[in-house]
Amino acid sequence: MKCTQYLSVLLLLLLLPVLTWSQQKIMLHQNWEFQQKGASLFYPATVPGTVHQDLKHAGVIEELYFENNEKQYQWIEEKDWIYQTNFELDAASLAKDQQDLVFEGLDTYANIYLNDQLIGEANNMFRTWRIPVKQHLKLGENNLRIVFRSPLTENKARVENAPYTLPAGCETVPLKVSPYTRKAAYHFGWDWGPRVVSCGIWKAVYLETWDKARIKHFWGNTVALDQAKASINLSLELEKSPNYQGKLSIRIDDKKYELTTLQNEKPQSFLVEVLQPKLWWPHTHGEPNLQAFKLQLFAENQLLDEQTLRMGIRQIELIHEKDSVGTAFYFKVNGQAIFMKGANYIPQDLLIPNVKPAQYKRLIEQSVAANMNMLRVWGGGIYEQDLFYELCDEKGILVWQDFMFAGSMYPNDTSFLANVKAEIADNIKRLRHHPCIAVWCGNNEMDVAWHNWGWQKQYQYSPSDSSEIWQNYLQLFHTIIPEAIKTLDPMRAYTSTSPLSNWGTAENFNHASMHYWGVWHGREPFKNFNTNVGRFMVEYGFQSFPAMASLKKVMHDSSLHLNSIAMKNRQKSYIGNGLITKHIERNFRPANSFADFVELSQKTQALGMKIAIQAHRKTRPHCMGTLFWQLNDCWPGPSWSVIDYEGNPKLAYQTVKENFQPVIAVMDTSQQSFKIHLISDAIVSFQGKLVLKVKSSDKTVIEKSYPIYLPQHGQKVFSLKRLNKKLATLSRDNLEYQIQVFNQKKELIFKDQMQY
Ligand code: BMA
Repeated sequence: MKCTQYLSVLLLLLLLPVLTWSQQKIMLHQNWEFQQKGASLFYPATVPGTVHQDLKHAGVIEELYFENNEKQYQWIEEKDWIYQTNFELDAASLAKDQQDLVFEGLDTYANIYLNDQLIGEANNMFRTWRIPVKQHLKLGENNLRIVFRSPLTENKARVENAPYTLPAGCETVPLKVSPYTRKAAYHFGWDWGPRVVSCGIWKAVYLETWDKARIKHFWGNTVALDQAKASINLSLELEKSPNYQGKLSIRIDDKKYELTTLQNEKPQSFLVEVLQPKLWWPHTHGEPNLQAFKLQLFAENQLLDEQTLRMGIRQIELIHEKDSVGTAFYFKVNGQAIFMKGANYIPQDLLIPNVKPAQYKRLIEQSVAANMNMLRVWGGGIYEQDLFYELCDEKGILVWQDFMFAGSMYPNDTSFLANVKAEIADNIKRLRHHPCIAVWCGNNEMDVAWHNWGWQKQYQYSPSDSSEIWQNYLQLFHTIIPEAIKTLDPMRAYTSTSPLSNWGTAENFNHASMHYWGVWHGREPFKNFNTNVGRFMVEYGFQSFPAMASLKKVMHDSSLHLNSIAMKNRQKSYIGNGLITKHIERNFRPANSFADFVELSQKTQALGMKIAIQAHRKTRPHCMGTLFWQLNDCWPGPSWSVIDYEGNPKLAYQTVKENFQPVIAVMDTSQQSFKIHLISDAIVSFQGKLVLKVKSSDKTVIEKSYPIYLPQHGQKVFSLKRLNKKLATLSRDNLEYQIQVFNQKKELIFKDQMQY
């Protein structure tokens, strides 16, 4: 047989089981066109996509992020947009018992018409819409049309007739619809990105045809674990066609189970054992091993559907309890307490379908390379795409997953709550099989904001308004969401909000999760990072500018200075560039050009991050986690990110990477005497050498080398009494301290320097 013949036979064999399946997905990503409602012309459209991307391709608008273009394209959010396509259906597909039209994501208010019949109405960007459409389909050509309505016109009356104004994140226009709209909060503007209220079919759309039954969900939990074996609860949820009365059976790997009773929506569980299990670990503590389980669904001997679960055998706990200091807050993976190192993640673009799989891959790889073991998916963005979590599973990055509520208060009418409940269930069901997810978190900063940001006064709430808004909060974050988790994902921890403790007082740093914004919003100096260390730092940070190369792509040369209108507009934080300038001058020197300013802004940010991370790590076990704000950008502008929109690491990326590595040495001059803290997060003991040099006006005055040994997860403080005596004899004005840590192979693994 010739090689090509052999390959085609092989291909046929591979395809055979697929061809015998009953279930079939017909992707509907072709032939789309779009128009502004009321216009005469249709233009070609890309699906998945957004109206902004399509307008750009049609030549109606120019590059959204160039200069101030975002400002002139605000009209797009006020219009309604029509999308349509025609698709062919053959007799075999039509003959199937069930036909579901599935939209994995519609942004946001949309009427869906199939062959001119209204078949569904969407009102939540975060939900999946599955619509049985058998009676509306026909042989041959079918027309699918979606009319997107503006979230502004949709909610105008609600906002205007509401008894009180709801705080609305960083929304930039007077008519604040974001609390009423289940759409990513950052689309309405945030302090690191412009307002871009787009719409469109932002995720996959397909027709799923099936007979008899299909697999809806398949997931697993490690219920017991020791070295010899893991007990795993595999659960599945099926959907049965009302027209099928026969028997169903499943096969999990090679074991067959008859399904006697089957109720839609009711999961069934099967206990399996894995001997000598290979556990899933965050990559900093072992291998992120994944184990596949194959589920096949049969009616008699006919294979109906098949799914493979990539399970991580692991246990994870959030320890959130009173202790001698206050309230502990840390994670244990497979029984081991782990110090979390990582960052807050925001969506990688305002137009999410623009983000290519390669960009997801690069960002997760950059996180791994920077020694991070946890990312927080922040509540003002989106529940991320499947690929994000698949990569985190594979690469061993834990995920702190917020629900999508941020810096606002939300309405509480029946239809809003029903919508939110469905969103929560959809996303828990979609994501619960990922071993990377460590914790569900109710929201970003709502509790601290309500109690500390003066909203009651600012919005002139009466006592009864306040009490109603707070009751609504409690209902959603202390009842509805935790109950959903208890039913749908009971083995995963829930924390109602981040942070649980506000940075206002020293005592608060003894309790649970913390966002420390004294540096930046509180305009405090960097040295305050040293003393403001909570039990688990979920946010802190400092802004810098993206690389000149990234700015040049979106700005005229003539705009490349701090006072140009376009550059001023790029800064979205109310504090502005003045604070960056102040810290540059305080820590370095005045910038002598814009390029110099960009570079110094990055150096300054790097210095701030170093001080903060070192302070957090040396305070272990008081502090058990450090997630800085923020990993990445959604557009090319100044922000707290360490990786810019183009994927270029800023200087702080390297600093973070160095200071997140397992073994570091931290110089401490906070007291009169000089000390060095040695900290190891390594899973094995560490042996090596510490070299300390003290220079005075560039001359080495002290050089010392110390053998070092740290047990697994060990830490040690070198008090250096003799050295301090010698230091006392020197003038401290021009002293520079340098340290280097070498491993047993004599490789340099950490270095740092500081001026006294
Ligand atoms: C945090 C975040 C964001 C914000 C950042 C910087 O609190 O939750 O809301 O972008 O601060 O201000």
